[in-house]
Amino acid sequence: MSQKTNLEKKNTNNRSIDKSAIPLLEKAENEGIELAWDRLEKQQPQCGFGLLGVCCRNCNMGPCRIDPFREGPQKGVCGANEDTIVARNLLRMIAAGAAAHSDHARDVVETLLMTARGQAPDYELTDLEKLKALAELFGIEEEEPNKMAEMLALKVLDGYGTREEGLEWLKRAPKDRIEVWEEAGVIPRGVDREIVEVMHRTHMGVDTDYVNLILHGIRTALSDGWGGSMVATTLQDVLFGTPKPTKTKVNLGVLSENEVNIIIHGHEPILSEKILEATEDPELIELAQKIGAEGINISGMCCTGIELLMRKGVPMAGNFLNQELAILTGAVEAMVVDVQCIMPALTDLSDCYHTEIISTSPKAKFPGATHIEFEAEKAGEIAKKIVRKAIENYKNRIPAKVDIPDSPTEAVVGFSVEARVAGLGGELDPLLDAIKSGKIRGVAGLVGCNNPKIKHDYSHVTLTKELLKNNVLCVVGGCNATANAKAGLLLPEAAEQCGEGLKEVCQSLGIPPVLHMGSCVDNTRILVLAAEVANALGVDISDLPLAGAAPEWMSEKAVSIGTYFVGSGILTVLGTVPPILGSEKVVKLLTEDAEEVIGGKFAVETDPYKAAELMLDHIDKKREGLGI
Ligand code: BF8
Ligand code: SF4
Repeated sequence: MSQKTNLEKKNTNNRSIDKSAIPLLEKAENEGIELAWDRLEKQQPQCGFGLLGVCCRNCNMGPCRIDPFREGPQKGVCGANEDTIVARNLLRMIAAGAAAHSDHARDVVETLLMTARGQAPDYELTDLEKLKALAELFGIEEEEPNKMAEMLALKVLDGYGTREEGLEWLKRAPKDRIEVWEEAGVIPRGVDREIVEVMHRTHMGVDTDYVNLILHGIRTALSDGWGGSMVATTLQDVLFGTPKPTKTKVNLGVLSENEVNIIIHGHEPILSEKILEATEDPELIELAQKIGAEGINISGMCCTGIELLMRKGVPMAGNFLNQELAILTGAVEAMVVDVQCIMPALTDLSDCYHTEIISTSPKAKFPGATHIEFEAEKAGEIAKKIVRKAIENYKNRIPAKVDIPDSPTEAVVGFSVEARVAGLGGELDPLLDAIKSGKIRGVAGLVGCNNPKIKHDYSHVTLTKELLKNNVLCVVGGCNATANAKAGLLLPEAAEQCGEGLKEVCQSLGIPPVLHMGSCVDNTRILVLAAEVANALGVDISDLPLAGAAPEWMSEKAVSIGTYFVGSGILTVLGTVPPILGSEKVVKLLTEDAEEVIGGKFAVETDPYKAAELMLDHIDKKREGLGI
């Protein structure tokens, strides 16, 4: 086994607070299996220039780097200083994140278009009410659903491109917000256009002004939040249904000892919805039984898992740092992956176990994986082929190598904006009243990844608990939501851990104090909820007692999300340090001056207790501003 590490015995308890992860971390250590935590150790010390963001490779006169101690070079060969280099690097991160969300969304629009035209017979229009509302938003006058969906898809696709004017989705934003964006010159146009413009402006010898660069970064992120990601969320709802509250189970204990285990991992529900259907196919269940399994067990990892969790209650095996550990259970017949957050390490790791990694997207192939390419036209047939492959692999499972952790945790999920409002009795008033009376002090949007630089799930869960104690209602998404679910905070019983006011509200409504809003593209549900609350109060989003945090973020998508939160007027606290510290001016702009211009700003705080304090201070300031 080439995985053997040369590291001394490590305290695996320092690596995660997830009770289902700890025994598997120990197993990895005993078997000499290398995981992300070990690879992070081997990377130490990480490059100081990279950490500060002062390294530039944007042309072949370089690479250039700025000496932060002022003893070496202060300019690249072209003359770019640290402000330009840091800002340009940050913009490219935003662009990559926005691209990932929006390109995922493009596949959804194209599937909607094919569905409407009868070219993707395995899909249907599920949420017609939402379809109608969207048609209205886009000014489509058509009654027949398929025609309506076709026109909508074409209009949305058109919105990706080179248009000059703002996106239709902006009609959802408060009037004051639009004015702020106009004033700052950041009204987002099509997301493709903004991303291309990032690449243009950050090319050697184009935009040198860090302020001008950052403003375009904000515009690009807004075109993701109020464009690309919003497209993914809403059109996925049209195709697969808008989530409603449902009870399910989470953590690696959801794997089954006696069934064929399939984990779907990645981000796109277009495929995973069909895999779910295939696992329910009587013929395939019979096949699984014929080879000695009791049935087929599907569970999720990362955001594609969340998509199925939210809409179908499919159990969730884990978040980002659980992916390698899932294979270590020795009980996973197939891990089916599409795009994003799939560690390249998985294929090497699967050599040590029997798990088959099945890649499905033409955009994401992995040497060593089995590639079964997904096509919307033949979705059902391809999904069945994948499930059959998993079943056939059951015979290769080695019972002596199987270690499934005990006792999954229960969670109530599925709080789309519509479901949240329905849970509040069909209108926003109970929420507004609870905020006005102070029973709910404010709302926190908690999102983002895992990062081995931080004890797995620790910052997510610690921050949430601190906020709950202080009567802050938490709406959560992505890997943050999974962390909180594993910690048992997505249950109505978690109200016991809240301050008196929030406890009373949750108990009277029968809802958990931490509301799962969905995958990372679904973070736009926070924007929609914030906009609805702001509109109801006749104020801007930046006036609300609302703060965001990404306590364990690692991905470029999280940078785009954080930036569109800030660009929408929300204080956003980052729990891992972004690579911008090499420019004092960029830091000052993002953490101080941005508030004047755009109403929101970033804060960086690695200690979740201090992060909670920052958010509470902000919430109190906003309450004061509203006079409540
Ligand atoms: O989009 S939170 S690790 S899984 S990037 Fe990835 Fe981060 Fe998880 Fe989903 Ni989001
Ligand atoms: Fe160096 Fe300027 Fe080229 Fe960047 S763009 S690599 S700073 S010369």
